[in-house]
Amino acid sequence: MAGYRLYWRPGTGSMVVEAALRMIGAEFERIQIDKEAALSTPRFLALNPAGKVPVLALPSGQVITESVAILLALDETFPEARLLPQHGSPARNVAVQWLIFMTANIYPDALRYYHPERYGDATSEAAIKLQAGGDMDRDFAQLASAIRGPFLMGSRMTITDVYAAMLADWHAPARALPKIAALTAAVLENAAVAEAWRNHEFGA
Ligand SMILES: N[C@@H](CCC(=O)N[C@@H](CS)C(=O)NCC(=O)O)C(=O)O
Repeated sequence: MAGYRLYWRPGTGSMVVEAALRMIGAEFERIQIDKEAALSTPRFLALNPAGKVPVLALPSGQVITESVAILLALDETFPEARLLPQHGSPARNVAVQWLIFMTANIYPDALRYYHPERYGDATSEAAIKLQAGGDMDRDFAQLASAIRGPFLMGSRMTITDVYAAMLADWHAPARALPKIAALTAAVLENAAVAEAWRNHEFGA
């Protein structure tokens, strides 16, 4: 049976999936989508009709998209890797809550910030970017207020922390928040995460 196949691009949300695969110790092949145009080829759209990375093909042949769905699937398959706290625990509810908060709020904020042209015409781009930046500031402040330190849940790192550090790398004001800065530094002490971070050219 083939291993995992991760479709990825530098600087994107596939970083957290590579980090998870490395934390698990799973065998995987990295398939780089080298040009943005390659995301809209029929071949890639057959994998993800949304034309986005990350995409993870499982050893079974099933293909999963959406970063948080991929992380939850990996956690289900490898509970011993403790990507997330134990099933049924209050800590898990908190960790999943903030994962969903980030994917539903901060990630789309960042997409609006970096691609304002997709959300309006040329005359409104500056306003869209300004609003998106402000929304990121607000959403990161909410996240930071929930961080116990150095990680969200205290002393134990979860994949939620890696997700937070990844999104903060896209937004300088977030990295200036002391709790986010401390969380990022702590996350990067993990060798598996640090390798995925480097491979994806984060922290540049
Ligand atoms: N909700 C998706 C968002 C994925 C996403 O927007 N990925 C970006 C890179 S960070 C992408 O592939 N964008 C290409 C494009 O929109 O053309 C997820 O969590 O996986």
